[in-house]
This record gives sequence, C-alpha cells and structure tokens, in this order.
Amino acid sequence: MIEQTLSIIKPDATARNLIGHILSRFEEQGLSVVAMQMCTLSLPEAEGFYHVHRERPFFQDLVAFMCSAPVVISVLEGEDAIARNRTVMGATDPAQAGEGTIRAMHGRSIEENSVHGSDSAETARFEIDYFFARGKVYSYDLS
Ligand code: IDP
Ligand code: MG
Repeated sequence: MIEQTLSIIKPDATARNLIGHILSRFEEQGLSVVAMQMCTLSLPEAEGFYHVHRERPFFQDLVAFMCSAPVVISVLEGEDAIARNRTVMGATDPAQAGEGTIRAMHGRSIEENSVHGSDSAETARFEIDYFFARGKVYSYDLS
C-alpha cells in the first residue's frame, strides 16, 4: 500500500553535513520526498512532538538535543513507507542497528541516532499534521 510517513534528520546529522546523504538513502530505497522544511525546533514544539515519551527518563535530554541545531523534517511517500523507512533507519540504538542502515552508519548513541521515523499509521498521521498543513504536502500517489 502507498503510504506517507514523517522523517526528521536530527541535529547530530545536520551538524555533520549528512542531509544529502540521508536523503539519498531514502530515495535509493524507494521513498520520495513530498514535503520538506528545515528549522530549529523550539522546546515546546519538541515536547509536543515527543509527548508520548514525556514520562520516560530521557525525555528532557531528548527534547534539549532535538532543539540543539537545525533539523530537516520531511514527509516521505512510497510503498509501505512507514515500515520501509524504519528498515532504512535501523534500530533505535545504533550499536544494534543492521549493517547499511542510516543509524548504523551515522548514529552516535541511542539518543543521537541521526533520524526519526513514524512507527505506525496513526503516529504518521499525527506527526505529519503536527508539522505540515495538509495542502502543503505534495503527493505522487495519494489523492
Ligand atoms: P525510535 O526513534 O526508534 O522510534 P523511540 O523509543 O520512539 O525510538 O525513542 C524516541 C527517541 O528517543 C529515540 O530515537 C532516541 O533519540 C531517544 N531515546 C530512545 N531511547 C533512549 C534511551 O534509552 N536513552 C536516551 N535516548 C533515548
Ligand atoms: Mg518512536
């Protein structure tokens, strides 16, 4: 099924000049960029985005990290885009991520792991709507 998912290139990756390389990985794996913005998140924006994690011990560190440098936020579209993006990203902890995944190649730690990707259809809808007005998302394959 053709789906859309939300991707974030995190501050550790933008700071190391990896935007183009990471976008290339998505495109090589059949994911198309259909909306994009670069910005530095505010603390309230990052807290709202990660609200499902608000009780976790790393929450404050995570939001501070996400606001520490610019991020590139994009909507990716393709066949099974949500699961496909998670496969291309690799496991949360770069030390556990499969060879050739973005996190294995570039992640610095379980927190500074270079990319975010939605984990379900419901999350993808919330996350896309969080950053993009619906009329601003181009679509190759969805009506
Ligand atoms: P995911 O990004 O692979 O979906 P989640 O469990 O949803 O992983 O966690 C969201 C983000 O929180 C991770 O990508 C990572 O940046 C950070 N994180 C997750 N677990 C830890 C941890 O144990 N310590 C510090 N940061 C963590
Ligand atoms: Mg997650």
